[in-house]
Amino acid sequence: MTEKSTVRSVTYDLLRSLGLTTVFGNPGSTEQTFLQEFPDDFTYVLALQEAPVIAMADAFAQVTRRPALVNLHSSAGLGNALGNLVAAYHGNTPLIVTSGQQHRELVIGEPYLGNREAITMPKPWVKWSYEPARAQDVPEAFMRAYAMALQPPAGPVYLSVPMDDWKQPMPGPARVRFVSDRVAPDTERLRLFASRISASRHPALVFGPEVDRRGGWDAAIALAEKLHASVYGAPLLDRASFPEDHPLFCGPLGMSVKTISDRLARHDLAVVIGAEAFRYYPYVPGDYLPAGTELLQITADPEVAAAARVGDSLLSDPKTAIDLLLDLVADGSARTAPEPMARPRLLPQAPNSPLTPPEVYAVLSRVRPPDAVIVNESTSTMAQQIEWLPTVRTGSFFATASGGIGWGVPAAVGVALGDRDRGVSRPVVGLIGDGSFQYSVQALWTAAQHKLPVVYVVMRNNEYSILKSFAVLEDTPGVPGLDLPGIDIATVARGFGCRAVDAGTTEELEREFKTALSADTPTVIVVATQPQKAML
Ligand SMILES: Cc1ncc(C[n+]2csc(CCOP(=O)(O)OP(=O)(O)O)c2C)c(N)n1
Ligand SMILES: [Mg+2]
Repeated sequence: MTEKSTVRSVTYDLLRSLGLTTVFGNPGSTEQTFLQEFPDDFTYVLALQEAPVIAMADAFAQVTRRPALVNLHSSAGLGNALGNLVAAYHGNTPLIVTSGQQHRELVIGEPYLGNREAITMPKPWVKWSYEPARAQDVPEAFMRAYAMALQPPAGPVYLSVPMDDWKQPMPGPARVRFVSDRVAPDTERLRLFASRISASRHPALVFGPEVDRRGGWDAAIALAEKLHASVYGAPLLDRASFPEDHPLFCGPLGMSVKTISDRLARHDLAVVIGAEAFRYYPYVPGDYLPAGTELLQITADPEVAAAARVGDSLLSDPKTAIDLLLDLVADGSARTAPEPMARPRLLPQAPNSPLTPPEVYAVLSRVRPPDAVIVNESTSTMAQQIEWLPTVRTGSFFATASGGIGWGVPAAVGVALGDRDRGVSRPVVGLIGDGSFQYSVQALWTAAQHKLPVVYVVMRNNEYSILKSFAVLEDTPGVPGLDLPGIDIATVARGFGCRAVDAGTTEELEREFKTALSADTPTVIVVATQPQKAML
């Protein structure tokens, strides 16, 4: 190594070796010592606020199937990022989140822009949080962060690096290590699961987001077809893991104790693969499992397994487990095939004004290219989206894993950047509510700067519609703050450099969507819609 070898040069060499050459960030004074003389073979993706930084990196990591690197400004930047860090945690996204700490000389005196209790701040939404004890530990801390982020259950990790560390002399190179990202199941326990599945008369397969994330889409289809099992989407999916137009697909499972239990009552066995048991949302009391139904769960995440309210668990990479189960389970062709999901697809005789969400989705179902990705953050219309715009390909549906909104707009940007990085070209369609649109709206600027093929369809119902449905369910009338008058979304979008239009009719929507598909900038189509009563 030359005499100029420093913590900074050694770390950059390590990042290069690990393929971490894209940095998602928003810089401050405490990060400039890391970012100085930014190498030509690295890419810096600037977002104008830290909530979008994290969600972009999250989606980018999911699409490229590699960890992603994030650099935020001290405690203030980390604070802005925290909400979307919760989504990355629940979504098992391997993110290495870093921020600058004030100069070591100053830290004891609580300097301006210091990160007091830096290690505590991102908890519990990171798997590991660390500030190196010595400058010379910085590269190894990155190595350990990489291993921690990637090993199952994958997830975000955090490093706080004092700003003066980067220029410290350090002999290189760093020791590069590669680690495993899958765990195989205990074979005896898997055999037991296989025999219980084979013995079931009416098994239900519930596929969760881990399946698609781990590349298990085709394996999931093969298992369902071999078993002749009914397939349900796990509650509140952040990734779809099974073709939602498949004859064995019976729809989403539900999201309350009662709806899920009612759904499972027709099955003697539910096999939940790659999901919590269950991701509950509204509390509607019921049996956690109907009498006469048993539950098996397969997940790579010990916390998810431990937190299950019912059933027996097996720890394993979901794809590995499905691949092995395929050989172990008995052929189920004697079972009667389930009733496929009802898709009434009812539209009004005459078009409504404003349009209803089904009318919007009916248009999109005609003009959506088959390879388009959907990022959904239209909270009150999720059921209509599955009815009209089912996910039929792997890696083509994304939503927040935490329930926090403000993820979808930047995630669409991250998907498009990830596609570009891996040489794939497909349109990204962001279905976003007018409320959800506002939380990380600055992501539009990054989309425009990179000329990404993103089309946002924003449903402007002028309210937090889902919260009104929730108020009915919970019997909580008179909640303030649920109406959103006076937001000119198209003007906001143009201000960030996007094409933007208001569409009021199905013809306008169809025309604008087609135009957007061939535009060389991202487009925001704002559609005035009627509120949708959500099924909770
Ligand atoms: C960060 C964050 N803040 C607040 C909420 C609560 N919340 C859930 S849905 C919602 C409203 C969404 O409204 P909109 O995007 O317009 O969709 P609509 O329900 O109208 O279809 C709100 C405020 C949340 N989930 N996350
Ligand atoms: Mg709304």
